[in-house]
Amino acid sequence: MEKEKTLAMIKPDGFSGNYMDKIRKVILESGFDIIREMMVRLDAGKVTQFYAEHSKKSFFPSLVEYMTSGPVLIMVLEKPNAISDWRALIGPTDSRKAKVSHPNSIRAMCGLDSAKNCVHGSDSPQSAAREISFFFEDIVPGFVKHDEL
Ligand code: DGI
Repeated sequence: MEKEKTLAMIKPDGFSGNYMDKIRKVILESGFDIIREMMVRLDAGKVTQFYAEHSKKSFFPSLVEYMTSGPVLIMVLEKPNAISDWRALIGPTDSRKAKVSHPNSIRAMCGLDSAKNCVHGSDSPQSAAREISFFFEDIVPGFVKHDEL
């Protein structure tokens, strides 16, 4: 099966709560390769661009505040079916629901609610392509195998 890439992010609460090692362990044990990673501190402009689809929502100002509150770890994960497998592993957006319906998910482990949910994952091939090239300009998004780059 063809390998696929997705964008994962450990958000500021995952970072400050020292969940990095646990999350990395789950990622590797679940068969993903971490092909790139970088730690950054996002500014409001970058968050606004990244979450442009939510810019009119009432929660947007708090989303920007949260995402700029500390460093984040951004990773490109690769494996067959990476996009939907990573979404399944992180669990539902609302971490309170995740604790009930997906107790083994990453958001159940380290998230708080639907705002502070600890991790991000691309939700479709289109958003994976956009989000990977947003942070890693040199990666040709989509369906190019890592060892062909
Ligand atoms: O793709 P997801 O992160 O699972 O969810 P999404 O694309 O619907 O929302 C993106 C982020 O926006 C989410 O991870 C946290 C924030 N968000 C979503 N819904 C709410 C929210 N923040 C607040 N404060 N309230 C919400 O209802």
